[in-house]
Amino acid sequence: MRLLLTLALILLVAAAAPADQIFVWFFGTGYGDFINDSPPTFTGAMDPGGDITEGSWTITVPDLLWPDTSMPAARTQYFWDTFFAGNYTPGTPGYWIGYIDVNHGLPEQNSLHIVDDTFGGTMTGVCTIQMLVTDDDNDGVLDDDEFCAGSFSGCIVIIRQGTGIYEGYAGTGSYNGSFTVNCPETLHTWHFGMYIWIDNAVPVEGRSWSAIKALYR
Ligand SMILES: [Ca+2]
Repeated sequence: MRLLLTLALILLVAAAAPADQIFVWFFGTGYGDFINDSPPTFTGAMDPGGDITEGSWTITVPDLLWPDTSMPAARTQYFWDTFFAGNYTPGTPGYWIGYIDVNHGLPEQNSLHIVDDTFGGTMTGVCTIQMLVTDDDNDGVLDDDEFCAGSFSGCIVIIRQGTGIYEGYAGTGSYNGSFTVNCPETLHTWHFGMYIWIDNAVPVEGRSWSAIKALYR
């Protein structure tokens, strides 16, 4: 009985212990291609300036429903029609926002993987991609040169599958930056800042999956 009470006390203390929280961020730079790569995989390294300066990041877009890469024109049309065309806001200039996520036609959320060689560890999760393209001549029609540059952002959920210093941690984050495309080719160059808040406080199911569901809404 005394042992059980002691164990219960230890569990209570453990439950009440303050969570360790980590905030970490980095500048990311890299490449990817929505049209010619299947699945589209955006990947690259860290730039100096953030907490993590050595390592890599990868965002993979599930494209199971898209036309095959052997049909680039159809794939380009599907990409634009599915994620961008219906989201036009008139203005000076007007703009489209492409929502590349499960709420707008992806079968599952984009996956995110981060390798941190500065502090030693990896993080795994999912993310949304939201891209802004301006209608430079304000005619409500996407012209050839208008998708050659823009900005993007997204929400992040880090699930509790981290390794190294991130083992046992989960949380949320965001990222935003700018892209350029080598028009008329389709290779994107991305530059962004990614900001991540994680902790080891609550069970996997409670935190990670409710956060993922929140991203899906
Ligand atoms: Ca236009």
